[in-house]
Amino acid sequence: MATGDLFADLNTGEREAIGPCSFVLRGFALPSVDTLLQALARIEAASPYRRMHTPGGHTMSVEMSNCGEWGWTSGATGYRYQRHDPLSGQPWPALPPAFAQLARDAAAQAGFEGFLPDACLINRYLPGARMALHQDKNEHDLSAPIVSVSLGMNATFLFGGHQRHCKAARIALYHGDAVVWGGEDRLRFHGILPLKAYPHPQLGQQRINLTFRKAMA
Ligand code: MD3
Ligand code: FE
Repeated sequence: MATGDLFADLNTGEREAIGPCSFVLRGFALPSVDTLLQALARIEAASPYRRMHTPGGHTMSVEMSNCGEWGWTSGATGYRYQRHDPLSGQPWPALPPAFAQLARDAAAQAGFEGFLPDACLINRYLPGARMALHQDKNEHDLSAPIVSVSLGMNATFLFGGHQRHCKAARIALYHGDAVVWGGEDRLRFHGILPLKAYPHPQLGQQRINLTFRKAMA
């Protein structure tokens, strides 16, 4: 794995470095999967997955929901964080304690102590869904890392550089993997290749990605 090797001096038994401040924690969420799925079912009942529109008028292929104090939304008026789910007019479902604990523990494993996310974007990919190369820069506190947890079908993560044209590394993400991005890697371009239809034994034909953020300073 070329990317990992470049930063191998940062590896431990628990983490694989994919950048100077980015780490894959293989299987980190596996012990919590059942708890996470139960909490997700309650979130989905209150704030169902939906396909949002880009400011340019396209419909995203990924379905999204949120939990936590702030939820990421996209629409004709742009990308932003909102306290309320525009579908229900209600606050987003609270961040389940198991989510907060997992995000905090994963961040600590990567050297970011005391991570307290105030937003969790939940991405659901069905076969063919993808996420084009982009930067996450709608958060006010860029000093905090982003933690992601992958559930269900495998995906190929694209990890680019600080400019769109930089060649992106391909990293396979599996059910239960956590990834932490921070520091100088926080604004790197990244994306997900179109999801292949290899059903997962527990989740079937879908991939769910939880991304924990600190949206407000
Ligand atoms: C890398 N989600 O929601 S993991 C996103 O798997 C997003 O659903 C992908 O990109 C997914 O914005 C990738 C999350 C992620 C988030 C922020 C990053 C990866 C990142 C910031 C810098 C580098
Ligand atoms: Fe992103």
